[in-house]
This record gives sequence, C-alpha cells and structure tokens, in this order.
Amino acid sequence: MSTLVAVNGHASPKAPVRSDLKAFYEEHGYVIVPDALTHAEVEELREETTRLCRGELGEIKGVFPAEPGESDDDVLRQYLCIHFPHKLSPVMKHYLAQATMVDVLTQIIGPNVKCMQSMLFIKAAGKPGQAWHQDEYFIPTRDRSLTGGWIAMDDATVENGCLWVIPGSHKHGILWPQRQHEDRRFDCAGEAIYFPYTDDDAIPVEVPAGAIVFFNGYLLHRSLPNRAKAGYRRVLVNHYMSAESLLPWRVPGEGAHMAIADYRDVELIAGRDPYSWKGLTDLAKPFVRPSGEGGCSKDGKK
Ligand SMILES: O=C(O)CCC(=O)C(=O)O
Repeated sequence: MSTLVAVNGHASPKAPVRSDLKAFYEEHGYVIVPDALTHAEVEELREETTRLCRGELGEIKGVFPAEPGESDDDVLRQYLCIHFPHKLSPVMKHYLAQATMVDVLTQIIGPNVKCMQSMLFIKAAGKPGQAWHQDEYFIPTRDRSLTGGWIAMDDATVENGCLWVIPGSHKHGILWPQRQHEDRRFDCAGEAIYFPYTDDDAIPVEVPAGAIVFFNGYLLHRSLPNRAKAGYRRVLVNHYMSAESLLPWRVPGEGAHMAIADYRDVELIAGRDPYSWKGLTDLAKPFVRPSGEGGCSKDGKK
C-alpha cells in the first residue's frame, strides 16, 4: 500500500510499487513513475525541444525561425507550449511509445492503446500555468479511457509550476462546465467550474526530471505559473486512449455524424487497432498555444 508524505505542507501519496500501479491509478486518478527515463533520454528531449523552437525541424505555426546569433534561452523563452511536436520530430515520436510509457498504459488502459496528441510545454520562468480542467472536456473518448502521460524534462516543483491534481476527482465521471477566465496566472485555455472541490483539496505533483505522471482524462488538474527566477519546467505530455474506442474529435467536415465520427490521425503504441481497415490520415499540424500574456480573446485563443 502507498503511504502519505508531506510535500510543501500538502499530503502527497508516494509512488506505489509497480504491482500497485493500476489500483493506485483507479483510486486516485493519477500515478507517478519516477526514473522512467534516463538522464541521457531527458537530455535528448531537451535538445530536441531547442531544435523545434529554433525552427530547425520544419514549420510550426507561431514559431519564428531563430536568427543565427540568437541564444537558446532567448528562443525558448518565446514559447509556452507547442502542440503536436511528434508530427515534426522523430525523437518526440519515439517517446510516444517509450518502454515505461507502454508498460504502464497497457496496465491502466488495456492491451490496445493509441495516441492522438502530444504537447510540449517549455514554460520558462515567469510563464503562466493552465487553469483547472479535465482533458476529456477537450478530447472526448467514448469509453472514458483518455490518459495523459506527462514526461518531466526538468524537476517539476511548486516553485516552477508543477502539476496540481484533485485526487479522486475523476470518479464522478462528470464533465464539469468551463468558462473563459481573466486570471493572468493562467493561459487562455478555459477553466472548469461548478465542481464540488476547493483549491484546498488539491495536491502538488512534484517529480524529478525523468519521471512520468499518468493521469485520467476526468481528473481535475491545473498548473500554476513558473515563479522560479530562471530556468524552465519542460514537459512532453502525450494523450492516449483505448484503441477500441472511436474518437469524435477534430473530425473534418460539416455535419459529421458524431456516433461514428472517428479521428484517425493516431499512432498505435500497443496491441492492435480494430479499425485499421479505415487507414490513417495525416491531419494535425504543429502550432504554438497562445500564452495569454497579452490577454485572451473571447474564444480563448488570444
Ligand atoms: O503541465 C501543464 O502545465 C499543464 C498540462 C495539462 O494540463 C495537461 O496536459 O492536460
């Protein structure tokens, strides 16, 4: 059984031993696997992050190719988060199906697992976090199997804007409404409201670089701004689901029939794809998420 330890005054469950992973995840809605990546693997991801932000791997909407003399720090500080980095980077694509990732996902989702999204957070000192939300609000699976795999590329701490979660909040199986907010601590993404918890129910998920945090698509989570004086809180977070479920998300065309709508720009990372007969489509293009530093527009897109 897992024990409770204090993290900055908050009760935070310790990483469970491997055989407890699934039970812990089902109870709390998240689980931490420390040391999932080696130092060399973390370094590889950091270097690839810099290459992506310098525009060296190809076009990303919102990224301006770096000038030859521009320092890596000056480049990295410009971007909060890049969506779909795996579409340009073979390295990021490789980590969608990293060994520990696949091992844990097949325990908590099932034998057949697909990935539909990656997001690369750079989050330099001073950059905002993301308000309370549930990932299934944005990415609807039909069987509630959505799972985030959050790979820490730096030690994530309360000071530099680690993830915060409300343990057990996934169990309601309810998608809470969202509204636009004007809270400058957070980026332009919406904020969940009307859920039966307060900030006091949340715990910080402080993890060392190389850890992976797995979390359920119905779990309420957020991150606060990076309040460190310097440095980054870099994370590659990928989203996964069972390959048995259709994915009515980003489906092109007016009047798509939602009962059979199925986004097919996915990567199978374990097992088999029961819908392989449909083939795959290359739809997603990498883009920079609005940080909200200059304010957000009404549609949340700045
Ligand atoms: O890491 C963060 O700052 C936010 C990540 C997040 O909310 C998510 O992956 O859904």
